[in-house]
Amino acid sequence: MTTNKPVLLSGIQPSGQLCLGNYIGAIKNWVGLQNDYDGIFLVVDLHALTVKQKPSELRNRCLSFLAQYIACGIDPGSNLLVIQSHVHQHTELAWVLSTLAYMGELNRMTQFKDKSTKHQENINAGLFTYPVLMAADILLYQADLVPVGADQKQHLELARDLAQRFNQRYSDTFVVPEPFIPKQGARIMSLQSPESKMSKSDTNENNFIALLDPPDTIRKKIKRAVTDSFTDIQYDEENRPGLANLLVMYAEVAGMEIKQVVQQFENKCYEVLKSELAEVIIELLKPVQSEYHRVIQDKKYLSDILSNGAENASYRARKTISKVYRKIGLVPRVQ
Ligand code: ATP
Ligand code: LTN
Repeated sequence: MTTNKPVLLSGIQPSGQLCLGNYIGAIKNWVGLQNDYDGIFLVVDLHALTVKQKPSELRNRCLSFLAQYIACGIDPGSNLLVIQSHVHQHTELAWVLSTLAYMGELNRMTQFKDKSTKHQENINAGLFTYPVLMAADILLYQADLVPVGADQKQHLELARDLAQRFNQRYSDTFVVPEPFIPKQGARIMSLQSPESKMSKSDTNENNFIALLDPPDTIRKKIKRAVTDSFTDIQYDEENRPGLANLLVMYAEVAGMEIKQVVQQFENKCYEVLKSELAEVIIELLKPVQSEYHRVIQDKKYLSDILSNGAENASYRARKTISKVYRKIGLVPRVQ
């Protein structure tokens, strides 16, 4: 499947449970952009290995994430859905790019700093070179646009720098990818500690809404979300981050501007905002969950999608990697 449309590529690592932050910051935009692009959506299982995973859970989660992409509205008929490890050129290109990436620039990556603080017992080399593998994911398919949340901006800049560095050293080879980061909703915050971002692998499940959470769990989690001791409804990200986060979530889920949400809840109390927010989230997730439960049962359907994805993606990946190997001076293997 090759089209004349520009290439859109993104991915999520199968760690934890897909959450509302991932949906609002990334998946929602994948769905909105898919018709205008040649889309490639990855389940980046090799990235997930940078944090300890239980093998049986990782295996199930890859299929579950795939089914959730589809349930959220990604059309497998017009996009490629690919498990990263099915296309071995990702790691091959990552090696080449790692010889162009400087220790200093990887050292500056805030995600590396955050993750090494969180996982002090396992600061592995993969965690450090993680952004190089991400650059390989993107450059391998000559992606034009990469829709992600705000936390990935720095990684995207590295991918652009590496593409430009390679092009300058060896002549034009890679498309320099553009990030697509939404103006609103690019950083949904944790429900219990609204000064840090909502994360799907947070050990405290009360910090996030999982896309597969049942309605009562959603009601409970939103009700318990940390706010402040004021009583009026105003958007003030700096001084009232918990409330601001609820307003952003409402706006994103209901398809409104923050201003409109503030107006709608003017003179109402936090309880009302919280209970109505829970209901709009439940409404959003109801069709996603029922589609998920249908799709996840159909293993043949999912494995056909993956085999088509791997085949098409491998074809494109082979083209890029052989060009790269030729340009850097590796001797081609005689068939
Ligand atoms: P983990 O906790 O396992 O590190 P995560 O929730 O931070 O996971 P990623 O796999 O790192 O999620 O990110 C998947 C996509 O979701 C990326 O595009 C990322 O920018 C986006 N994203 C992650 N968290 C948020 C958030 N809180 N708000 C908006 N977008 C987010
Ligand atoms: N590092 C990303 C996940 C990711 C990705 C990608 C996103 C891996 N490869 C390629 C976009 C394009 C994250 O969200 N943690």
